[in-house]
Amino acid sequence: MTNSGIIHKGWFSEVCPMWEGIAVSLKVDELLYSKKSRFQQIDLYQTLSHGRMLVLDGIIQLTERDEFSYQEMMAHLPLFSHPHPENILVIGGGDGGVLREINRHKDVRFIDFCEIDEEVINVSKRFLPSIACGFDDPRVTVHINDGAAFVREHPGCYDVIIVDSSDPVGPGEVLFENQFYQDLKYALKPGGLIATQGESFFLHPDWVEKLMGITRSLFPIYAYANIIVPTYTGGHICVCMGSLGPKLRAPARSVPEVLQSQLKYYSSEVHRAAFVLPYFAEKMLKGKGI
Ligand code: SPM
Repeated sequence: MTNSGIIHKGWFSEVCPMWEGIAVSLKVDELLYSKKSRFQQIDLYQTLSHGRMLVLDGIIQLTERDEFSYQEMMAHLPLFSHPHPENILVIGGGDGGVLREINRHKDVRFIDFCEIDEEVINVSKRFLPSIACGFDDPRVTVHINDGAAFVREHPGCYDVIIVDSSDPVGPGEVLFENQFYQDLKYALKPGGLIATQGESFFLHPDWVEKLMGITRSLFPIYAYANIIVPTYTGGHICVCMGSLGPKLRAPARSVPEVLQSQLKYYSSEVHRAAFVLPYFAEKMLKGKGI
């Protein structure tokens, strides 16, 4: 299923069958790039109020104004949950925002970055230079590959795996399946942990229950964290996490002062707070229904 959003009287609306009847709209000034890659429709807009906006198959991936909340939390929640993360795998997130955040961790030694669609990287480097700024870090190896296949070929390799997927429509669909999560688990080193794009418990309770059920069945420690992202439909999104050892709900280390000064959203306090879920979502996490 593909989709390209709706443009009406200068407004872009994120209309998608996965969240029927509700849509985020932004006033757009100019369409800077629009092309179908081998995998998806890629659009890059200049918006009136939120800077540039990356849209894949009609779905907003980021705006320059609020991208920091998602990228910081996707990177720093898992990295600060691990006592000494050295080998990292990132799947998806071709805009490079999560990578930019990982690169701020000076103790990280190797980062495998696996993105299926090279065009997303190229467009982001060209139009979103403050976000796609981490690809040249010498610790980073970029793999243009199918994330699900890549992970199967790297058992026991990583301390932390981050899956920055789009929604489960189009090329990202396989990244929401039980088999993929099993493969993620086997790609971890002992004591490793995963963090995946966990959707919204308001918008997609069915998908969230599924992801919670999968992590509960595979990992001795699992948790769900909440992130405010005003330009994602529903206004928030979650991180789904599973761990083979480290606790998740509190950071294992404090944030170095220099790193904290570079951040806008993440802090140790925000780390703890993000795992406090509304009562119905906490019940879902424990497998007690909605
Ligand atoms: N690095 C940014 C990539 C963003 N990946 C997640 C995008 C999810 C967008 N849709 C959320 C709205 C409803 N599920």
